[in-house]
Amino acid sequence: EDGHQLWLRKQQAVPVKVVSSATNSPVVAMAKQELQQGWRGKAGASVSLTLKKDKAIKYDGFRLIPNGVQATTEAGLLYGVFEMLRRQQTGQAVSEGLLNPSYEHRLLNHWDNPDGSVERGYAGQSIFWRKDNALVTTAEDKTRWQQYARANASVGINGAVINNVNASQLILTPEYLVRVKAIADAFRPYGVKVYLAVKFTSPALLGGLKTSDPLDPAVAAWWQSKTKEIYKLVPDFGGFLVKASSEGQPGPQDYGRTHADGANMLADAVKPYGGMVMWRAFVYSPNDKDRAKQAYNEFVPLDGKFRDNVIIQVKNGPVDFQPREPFSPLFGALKKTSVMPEFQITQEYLGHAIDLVFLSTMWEECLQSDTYQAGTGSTVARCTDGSVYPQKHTAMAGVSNVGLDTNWTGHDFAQANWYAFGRLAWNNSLKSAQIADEWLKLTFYGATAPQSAAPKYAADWNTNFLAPVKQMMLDSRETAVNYSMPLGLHHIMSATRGHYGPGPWWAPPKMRADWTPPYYHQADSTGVGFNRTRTGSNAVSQYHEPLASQLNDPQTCPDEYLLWFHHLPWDFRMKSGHTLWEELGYHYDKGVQQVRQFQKVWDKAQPYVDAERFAVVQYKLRSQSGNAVQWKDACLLYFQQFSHMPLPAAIEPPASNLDAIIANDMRPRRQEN
Ligand code: BDP
Repeated sequence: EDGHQLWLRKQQAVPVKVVSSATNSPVVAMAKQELQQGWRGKAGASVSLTLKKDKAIKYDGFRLIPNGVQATTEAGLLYGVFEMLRRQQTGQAVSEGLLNPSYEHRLLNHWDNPDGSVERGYAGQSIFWRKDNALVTTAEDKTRWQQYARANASVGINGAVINNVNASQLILTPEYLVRVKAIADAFRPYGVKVYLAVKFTSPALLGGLKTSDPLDPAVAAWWQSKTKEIYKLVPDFGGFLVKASSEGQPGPQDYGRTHADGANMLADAVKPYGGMVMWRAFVYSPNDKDRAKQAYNEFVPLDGKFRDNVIIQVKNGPVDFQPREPFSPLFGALKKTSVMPEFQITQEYLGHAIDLVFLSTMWEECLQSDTYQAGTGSTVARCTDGSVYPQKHTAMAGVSNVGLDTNWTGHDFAQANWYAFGRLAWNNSLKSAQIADEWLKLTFYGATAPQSAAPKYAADWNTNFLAPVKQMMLDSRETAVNYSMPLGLHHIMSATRGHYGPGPWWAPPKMRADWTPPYYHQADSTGVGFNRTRTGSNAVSQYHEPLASQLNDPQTCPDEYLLWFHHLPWDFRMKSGHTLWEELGYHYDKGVQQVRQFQKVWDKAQPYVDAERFAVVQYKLRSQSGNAVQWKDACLLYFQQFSHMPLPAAIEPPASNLDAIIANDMRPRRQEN
């Protein structure tokens, strides 16, 4: 067990007969093959795969019927088969029913560069691109792309943007497009479409045009002809993802144009082929007093100005994938424009591939947050899946954590985040407990005993492995929040160690303020936190009532978001009765204790886990517990300079002093990815 099989480990299948009314296309062939390799129902059963008209089936959804699957698309048949097999393998009933996806497009975004490096990647080099621009497609490449596409299909992911949003123009050159085609060919039998992230100035950089102004007809013509070239190679190409006028990337604003001008020009180019443009709302400039407000301010005035094949891609929170953020107010603001959530699967701010953090609970929290856009119950999920306002297209994106590592994701448990993303994109009301349950069963059951083992094994496994390890997963995100950024603190991570570990002090002279932690925590002798209330930046006003008023008042603002919205005195009385300073101390300390508890849970899991995966996870948990201690000590000692208050006696005293911690953080080191 080296983790390469993911949640698709080989099954002791029994024979099955597949009857299909569908033509034997590559997708249907895959569906049959999966059944034959994984069937664990009645031996010799006959299973039918039927393509037929059915108005109740949405997108590539399907119906489970007695001994078969019905769908309106071939991909629907494949998803139906994976659903049947998942139920068999996790001991659920394969009952009849209609299963429609929440979103039409369920996409991974890979931040992979043409030189093979992966921005914020912690699982090795890119699976798509290689150093030295080696563009020859090997048999090994193809196999890996197929395995990757199969894993995606098994959880319903049907698209992948295969290059970084900080896009190189190279990707649109003929040499690279040949490889894009090879990747698309490998994905196609699994129903996974290829998309590309594009650099807005490609017309000037590649086409030799004087400008990339979206309203210049020559620029539009360049994109049209480039798009035609792409569709010739990849007839089912999905479309473009664009990061423009953001973090130094070029965009329409360089030419005095709006995001709508830029997005619409590209949307027109892909429209004839049925393509889409995903335009990111991750925009902020150093001039604004509150970064958290900017995406809303820029995009709300443009509502209704976008073509219907444009979707605005919005990160879950208004700043940047922090361990906890309130939902982005944009989800509840746009009415005439399609909007999609972007989650980060790769653990940039949540412990890279070292810390065990199950992100499903974080995404569930965002999806189930009520925006009140059209009254109570207007959750982020419903504002993005077309339930609140009709959307021409619906989608969800996750920034991938996949790389060349044998186990794909660096940490064995990070596979669960890839799995969870797919499951939630398919069904945005799934519960994290169910997702963790499925993933654990598929990934670990029988790892140290034959799967046909006696019922005794199953019972022991459930009690001694499944229950405690599942609880650990479900607690892990709150644990990470506790030991890193509790009570609404955010963006106080180390800048020198690639966003791993604490760095609340980091603020070199001349550095853009909104890239430094003090901008976000605002700690001083009067207190800590960012005042986003009506007396501060007034970011609260971007939320609907009754939420805006609830957040605006420190007495009603949930503790989780307190310092996100409020700058409060150190002796502020919390709901618990503690002072803010004590509460901060207790949260950091609790985070440390929780990781140590995880270590114990895992130690006890040893009889049920193969030696290799057991040892690596054990080792990583040890590092994580050191990381948690560092966070606790660094942040409490740093903030204590302002609070001038003693640490609560009940918490573990710091193991080091602030000067030593800062010196270690600032120690020159090789730039980590
Ligand atoms: C930030 C990352 C940066 C990305 C950026 C983005 O640090 O590497 O380019 O997000 O999403 O979180 O564009």
